[in-house]
Amino acid sequence: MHYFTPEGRAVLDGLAGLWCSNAGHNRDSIVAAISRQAAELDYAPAFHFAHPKAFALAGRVAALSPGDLNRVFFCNSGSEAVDTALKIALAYHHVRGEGGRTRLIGRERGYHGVGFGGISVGGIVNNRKFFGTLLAGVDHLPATYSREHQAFTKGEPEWGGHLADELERIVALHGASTIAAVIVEPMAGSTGVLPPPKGYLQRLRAICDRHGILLIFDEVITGFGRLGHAFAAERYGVTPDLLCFAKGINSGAVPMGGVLVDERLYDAFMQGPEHVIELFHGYTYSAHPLACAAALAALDLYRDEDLFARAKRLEPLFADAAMTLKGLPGVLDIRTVGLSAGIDLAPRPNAAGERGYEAMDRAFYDEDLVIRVTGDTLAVAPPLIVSEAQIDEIFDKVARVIRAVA
Ligand code: PXG
Repeated sequence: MHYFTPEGRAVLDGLAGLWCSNAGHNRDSIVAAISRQAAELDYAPAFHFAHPKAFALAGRVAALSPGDLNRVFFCNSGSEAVDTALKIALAYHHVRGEGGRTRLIGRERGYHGVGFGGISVGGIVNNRKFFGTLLAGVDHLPATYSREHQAFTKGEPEWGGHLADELERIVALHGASTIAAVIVEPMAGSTGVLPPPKGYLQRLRAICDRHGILLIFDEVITGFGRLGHAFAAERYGVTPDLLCFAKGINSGAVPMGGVLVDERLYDAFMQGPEHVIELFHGYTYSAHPLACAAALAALDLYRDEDLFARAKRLEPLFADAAMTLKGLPGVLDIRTVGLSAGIDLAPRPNAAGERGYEAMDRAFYDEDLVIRVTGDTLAVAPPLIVSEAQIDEIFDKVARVIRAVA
C-alpha cells in the first residue's frame, strides 16, 4: 500500500499507482512470476506464433467476462486497446459487407487514452485541441454529469438515464447505416469519477441493438475489481460487443492491454483459408510473456484474496468516508462508486487548476499520500487491498489538505 522515497519516507498509495495496481505493489507472487518468466521465455512473437501463457491468459480473462466475450486481442496499453477496438469495429462491418458504417461515436468528457483514435472519440478538450483534425466522422454523446441534479450522490445517480436517448438523435442525424460503434467508459474515471446514471447503459445497449451499432465498453479503469466486479459490465448487467482492458490485468506490473470481443465478431473474421491474415493489426509485444506471466499471477491473487468482492464489501464504508469531506471549504461535489471517489474543489478566481494542483502537492509532501488531480478535481482510488483503517487515513489526510488549500 506504500511507496518509499529515496529518503525512506513511506507514502500511502491512494490511487493504485494510476488506477492500475489493484493488488497493491510488489506482491511476492507477481514478482516471482515475472522473474521466472524472464528466465524461461523472455519473448515470443505473436505474429503466426504464440506461447502457452497467451492462451491460458485469454481463457482466464474470457472466464471473468460476461456473455459471449470469449476472444481476446492482446496489446500493451489502454490507448492501444481503444485503437484496436475501434479498428476491429470498423473492420467487422467491412468484412460483413457493411463498409459504409464508418462513424464512431464517443462522449464528451470521455477518456480513451492518447492514440489518435482515442483522442478522437474522447471528449477531454485539452487532449484534442493541439492535435489537428483527428479522425474524421466522429460524433459525441453529451456527458452524463449535472451537478444541479446529481451533487453528492453515492453510486449511480437517479438523474440522467435519459441522456442515452441522445444516441437516437445522433442516429437520426447521420443515419444508422453510417455508424460503426459507440464507445463509452461505464464509469468515466479520468474526468473525475462519473458513475453512469441509473438505466443509462441499458438504454445505450437497446439503441445500439435497434440500429446494428456495436457497443464498446472501455473498462481500462473499471476492469478487474474497481467497481466490485471483474468488469463493470457485470455490475450493470449490460454486455458490450467489445470490451477494452489494461491496467489491472496484471496490477500494473508490466505494460499490457487487450480487447475482449464477442464470439460473433471473431467468427465474422475467421472465414478464410489458414494462410490468409484475418485482421491486419497487431503489435510486436502483443501477449508479451512477462506481461502474461504477471497477469496470470495477478488474476490468481484477485481470486485467492477475493479482491473484487472485497471492493464491493468496502464500497459503502469508502463512500461514507469520502462524504465526510462534504461541507469542507470549497468542496462543490463528491461522487463515489466502487473504490473510487471524485471530489470537485472550487477553482480559485482566474487560476483554474491551481487549488487542485496544490492539494495534490500537499498530499504528497505534507501528508505522505498519493492522490490524483485533474483541474480542480481530486480522485481517490486505492488498491483493492486497502484496509478499513487506511480508508479513514486517506480521507483524514485529504480533509487536512482541503482545509490547507482553502
Ligand atoms: N481508457 C481509459 C478509460 C483510461 O482511463 C486509457 C484508456 C489509456 O490507457 P493507457 O494505458 O494508454 O494510459 C485510460 C488511462 C487519470 C489518468 O488522470 C487515467 C489514465 C491514464 C493516465 C491518467 O485519471 N487512464
